Amino acid sequence: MAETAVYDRKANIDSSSFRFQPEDKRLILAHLSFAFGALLIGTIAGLLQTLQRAGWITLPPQIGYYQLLTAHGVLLALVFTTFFIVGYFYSGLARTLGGELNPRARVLGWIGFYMMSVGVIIATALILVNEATVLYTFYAPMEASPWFYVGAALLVVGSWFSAFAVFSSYLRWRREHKGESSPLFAFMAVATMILWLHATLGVAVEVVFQLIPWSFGWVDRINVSLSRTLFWYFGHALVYFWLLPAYVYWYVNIPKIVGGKIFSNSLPRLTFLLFILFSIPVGFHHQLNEPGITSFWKFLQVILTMMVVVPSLLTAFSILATFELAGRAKGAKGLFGWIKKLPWKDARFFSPVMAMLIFVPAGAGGIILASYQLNQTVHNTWFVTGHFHMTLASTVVLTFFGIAIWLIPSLTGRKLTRNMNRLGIVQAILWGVGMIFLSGTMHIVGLMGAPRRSAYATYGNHEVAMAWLPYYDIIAIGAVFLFVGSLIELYIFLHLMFVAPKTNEPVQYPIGDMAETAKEPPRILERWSVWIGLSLTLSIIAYTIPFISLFEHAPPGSLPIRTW
Ligand code: HAS
Ligand code: CU
Repeated sequence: MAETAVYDRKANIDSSSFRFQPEDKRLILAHLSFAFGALLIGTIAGLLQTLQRAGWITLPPQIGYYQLLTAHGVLLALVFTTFFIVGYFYSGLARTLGGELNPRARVLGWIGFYMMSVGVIIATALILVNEATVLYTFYAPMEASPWFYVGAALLVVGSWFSAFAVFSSYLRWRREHKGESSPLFAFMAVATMILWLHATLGVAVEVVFQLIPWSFGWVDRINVSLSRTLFWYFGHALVYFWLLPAYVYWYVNIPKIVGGKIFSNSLPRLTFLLFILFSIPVGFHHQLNEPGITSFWKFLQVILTMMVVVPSLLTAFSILATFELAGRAKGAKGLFGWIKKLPWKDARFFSPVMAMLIFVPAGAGGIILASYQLNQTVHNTWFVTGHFHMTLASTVVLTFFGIAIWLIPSLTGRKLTRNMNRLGIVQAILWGVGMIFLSGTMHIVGLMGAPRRSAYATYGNHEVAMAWLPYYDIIAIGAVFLFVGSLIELYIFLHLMFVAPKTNEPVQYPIGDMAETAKEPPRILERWSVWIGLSLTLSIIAYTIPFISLFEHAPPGSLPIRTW
């Protein structure tokens, strides 16, 4: 059957048509392909581990449950996301900063790509040969092969080069456009990378000064509390490193797709700056039940966590307003008539809207987790796993799928056909349904006390544990949906890479236009030194005394243990 293109009637050749330079295309496609490769392995591990935990299958003795869990977490949470984000950022920078990346950014971009890839290959190989079954948080005193930590260090340092590539293209633009405020996409990419650089300081110190010397045997013991605290200095901000690129898409690209305008040029910038300030000094909300940190400092970070909710609430308001204004501009009547005017049959819109809808209960779950006392009831249960499958694996990932479906054709010069668009919508529905089964049930069984990070066990047929079992079945059903969803997504990826019909016309790269009423953003929003300074200050306030006491009251430290 001859496939007709969805967008080539007029939208395809409007002001947002764009052609990438071949050098940029290669760089971006390298990142996206690596990301989708990680998706393939990570998703197989995800399916197998859920089936094993439900007692549906028994893994062969060569493959361990925790080994799969490590592969799943590392490849999806750390690798798929990072490579996708970097590729997407390069594309938007090329699109909004004069049509191409500058040569220096390309060099930095390739250095970053190779460092990260080598790091990932080393780390993955060690997980696959069962020398690094330490889960994606690699908590000490569980000790992996030292080369696993070297791989992790390469991934982190490589990503710094990616950040430098982003800064380099941005700085070139600013030099050439003195006194102007930067395009919104570029501003947001820079803000995200500043957040990333600050956050990764924590994990870099942990890996380089604690884990590597200890795992090579240069020192015997490790200060476990300190290492976890350094990890969470990074670990919470990591979740915003995943989320902010999704917000970039919602704020900058989607207005074009819904036929609306970006109604403010300042509010989205303020949102991102709030994330720079409040993402880091909040890591203790992952350690509320850990000894060694006094409750005053935990409570302070709980308050700061509630602050970091504010920019997400601002985002909810702004995105809804954008949708409503777009719908009304198309003649919608009544209180909710605008909802019907939205492009529900467009996968570029449908996937991220599914992502947004899931984020409403997901965010509420986050606020529950962050509430100091409530955390005790659900910490280390499947509630937490449910929370991050709704936030990361739904909100972020579905948004990324919504990006991939137009970004890949715009890079490969192929058409997003009607059939692929439809498949994209089917994919998002499967994902949404799968997540209700999987994450929804994880929340419920977590409230009943089912622990996270635990293989199949009936705990001697104890009645409490037996009551969890039916829920495990529902979770496994959800996992099957998600596995099929991943396979469809991989099929879409391969089709748009190699099979979809070629087109000579430039393909649309949607970038929303600013509303005429949007005012020039105040200069202060782009004085980065102010925001970086404030961010460091807040972290110093929230962390200095706890770090000192972790040093002062440190026990002799732990010898390595191998639990697998
Ligand atoms: Fe979280 C644990 C608290 C957000 C990821 N989180 C985790 C872990 C991960 C993770 C991976 O305080 C597990 C780590 C581990 O392995 O141990 N989280 C929060 C809070 C937020 C939050 C307060 N988390 C995220 C995001 C993640 C993520 C985002 C990934 C991307 N989280 C916690 C806490 C823990 C935790 C505790 C530790 C638990 C423990 O005990 O170990 C907030 O940022 C959430 C704010 C979000 C909202 C939602 C706003 C809604 C929006 C959608 C608008 C909808 C529209 C739709 C526009 C308030 C923006 C309209 C459409 C129409 C057409 C009608
Ligand atoms: Cu957190």
